[in-house]
Amino acid sequence: MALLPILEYPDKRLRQKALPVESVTPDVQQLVDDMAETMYAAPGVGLAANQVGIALRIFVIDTANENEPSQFRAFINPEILEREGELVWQEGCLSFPGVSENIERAARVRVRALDRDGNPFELEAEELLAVAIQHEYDHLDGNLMIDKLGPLKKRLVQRKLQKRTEARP
Ligand code: GNR
Ligand code: NI
Repeated sequence: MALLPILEYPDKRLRQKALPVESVTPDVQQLVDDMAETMYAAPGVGLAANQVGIALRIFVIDTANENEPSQFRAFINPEILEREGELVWQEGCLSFPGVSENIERAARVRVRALDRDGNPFELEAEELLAVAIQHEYDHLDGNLMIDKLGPLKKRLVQRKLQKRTEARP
């Protein structure tokens, strides 16, 4: 297991579109395990492979609270089959430290993906799980939560992160 460094905006690799995984090899499983460790250490609710500089269509999510049993899931080559309704959720992103904004998403999604063993599964999600699935899915296409903000808020967040980056050698 290994902790992977998480890229922060405005790192250009966050804008790269990730490519499908050809087959779920031991290397891919190792990456999933390292992403899980990195997500829990952050701590975060989810993590997409682009956030650790790997342009593959993989994300991991665990929406369980601290005192609840794990609900860990790996999503490899995910497809969102259906989106229904609307909801607004206050979102954060590990690539935007200190940023938390209300974002509009679909209220329910139906998703299909391969799990860590390479087996296909389908899942219907709502609330935080639905939000996280859409947030992570966006990462795979190089889309970021700030793209869903109005132009004024977007620029404010961009400036804040730009300053942070400049302040760090
Ligand atoms: O840790 C995270 N929390 C979170 C909260 C609300 C909506 C989405 C998220 S995902 C985020 C981790 C992250 O940046 N994943 O890409
Ligand atoms: Ni994120």
